[in-house]
Amino acid sequence: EKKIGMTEAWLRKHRLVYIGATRHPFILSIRDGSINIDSYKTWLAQDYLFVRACVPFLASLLVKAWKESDEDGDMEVILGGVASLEDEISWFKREANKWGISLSDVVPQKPNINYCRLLESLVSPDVEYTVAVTAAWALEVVYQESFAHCIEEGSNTPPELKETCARWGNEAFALYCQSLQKIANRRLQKASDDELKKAEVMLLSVVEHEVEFWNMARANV
Ligand code: HMH
Repeated sequence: EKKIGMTEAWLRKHRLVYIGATRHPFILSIRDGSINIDSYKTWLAQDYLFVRACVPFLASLLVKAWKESDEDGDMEVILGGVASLEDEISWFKREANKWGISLSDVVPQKPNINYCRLLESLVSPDVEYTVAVTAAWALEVVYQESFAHCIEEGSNTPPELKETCARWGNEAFALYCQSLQKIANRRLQKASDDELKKAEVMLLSVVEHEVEFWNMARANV
């Protein structure tokens, strides 16, 4: 008998909220090909700023793993995530160029500012490794599940957006998400009730910020 982890239990409990993020109208419009390309461009420009804000967050998670983790392997997983951000930032620059977007002129919008503020709050040493790694897993898995849906059988994603979807929808990224999930589950298994509560609230907060982020892209068409 295989017992399910805490993260799986939480996704079941909060299934509708999670589906609200991973099957958001923005994602469904990519998948069915009806997307307004201006909303894609808004998402791209805003996400570039968000990914830049992920660098100090993931770097701080690396510090927490180094200080607090009971397992050597955690650092390698997180280090891989930090390392992939360099390539990701280069990709955003190329993609923005392709669509005629000047990234130096992008002004962060309110939902993005709020989400980046949440990331920055997680950098604090007062935030436990368990809570921060739950947040990291949640924010990656929403993108993974969302974009994988756009390249599944039967999808009608415009050819010029397939590469974007594959960035987060690919198998290697899914494995990275699974590695983060395993770390989160292991930590949550040993966590105090107080830490468990904080991590669950954090998961919900991340998913809600993801929904607001997709909403922002759709509102600006
Ligand atoms: C808003 N959430 C947002 N942007 C991203 N690039 C990811 C998650 C995944 O890295």
